[in-house]
Amino acid sequence: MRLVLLLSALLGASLALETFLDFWISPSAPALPVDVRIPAASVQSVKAFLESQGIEYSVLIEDLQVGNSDGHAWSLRTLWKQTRIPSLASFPVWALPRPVFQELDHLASEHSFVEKIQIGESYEKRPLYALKFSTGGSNRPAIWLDAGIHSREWVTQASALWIANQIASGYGSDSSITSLLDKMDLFLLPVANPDGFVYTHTSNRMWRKTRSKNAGSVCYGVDPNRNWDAGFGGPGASSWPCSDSYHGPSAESEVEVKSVADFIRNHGNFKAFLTLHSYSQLLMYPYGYKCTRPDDYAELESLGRAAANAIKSVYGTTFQVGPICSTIYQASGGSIDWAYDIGIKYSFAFELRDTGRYGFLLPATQIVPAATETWMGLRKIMEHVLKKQE
Ligand code: INF
Ligand code: ZN
Repeated sequence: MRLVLLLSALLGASLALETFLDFWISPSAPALPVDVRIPAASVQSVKAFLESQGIEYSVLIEDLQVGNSDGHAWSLRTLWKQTRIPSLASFPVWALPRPVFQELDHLASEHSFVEKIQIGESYEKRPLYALKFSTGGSNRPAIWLDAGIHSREWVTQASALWIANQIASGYGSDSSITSLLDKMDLFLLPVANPDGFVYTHTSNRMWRKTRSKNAGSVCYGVDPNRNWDAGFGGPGASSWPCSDSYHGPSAESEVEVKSVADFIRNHGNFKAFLTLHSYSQLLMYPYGYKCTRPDDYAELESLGRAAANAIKSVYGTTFQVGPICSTIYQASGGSIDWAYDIGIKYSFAFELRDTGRYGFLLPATQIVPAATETWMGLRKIMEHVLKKQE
């Protein structure tokens, strides 16, 4: 039995018991709400502590039940029902993420301009499969999109697959997708952290990091969104291997990060780097490792707002736009900071639905709506990037 409390104030060092408090949205500026998962046995003592400190709190999810209960831990089987992607009606959970990869094969077999490529393999030797959308040319200017770098953010892997379907089926009929793919290539990595993804299905639904062994520690995993060579090891990352924001022993120590960084460097012609996270409904651009504005602040801010408006036009979902540091908190070693600093101007991180009611456990019925609205925002960015190429 788990309880997720929405604490209306910074818990601070006095409760820096990261050992058992799983911060879903970790403490940042005082008076910003944080979401934290509390083990059942500790609920009363945490409530007593908060009340003694005059800290307001509200209970978001009484009973997390991260087992296979309805509405919370939907499996990919539910995903396919919701997204009506036929090819995975039934499969054993333990086989994950193979069913996802079969979907990639399905798309590649159905569309001549879609190819499944392997850009590396994970710590536990699972393939890092990406889809390459290319209608011709060689080494055309390209757009990168990844999802699931934080494995518990299940709406992102699901949305990436749904978006892959949209792009594949839209070429030739959707003018925006057609004009994009006639001039640019698109690479989509739907499961950037396969080891963590499997672990969320088999062992711990709330796992965020990679599954690498940390020397000298009983704790596994590095936060792959702190492991990039951008302000590495700076503020907003932890040096404690048991922390969910542990930056790792060195930049790109995680093979899942190094594989993507090497691919992007070797390709050499990426114009946009887009990454999907959940939750909070934010559309962010650099920087996270420092709180000064990027050189392209004005353009990224106005493009971000245009994308957020496109998202809102679908179901009214509001996304907040801004630089990582002032929009959420300082975080060093993040992927979009690295991309921006190597010259990929259009680098954005999306935080998908919701704002805390369900958090990472978004009900399966919200997969397609979340993917649909996100796609409208991505499209807006991609149209702008294309225009800047012409
Ligand atoms: N995002 C936060 C993180 O701690 C904020 C963030 C997003 C930092 C993008 C840097 C870049 O990584 C999530 N969201 O974890 O799931
Ligand atoms: Zn994340």
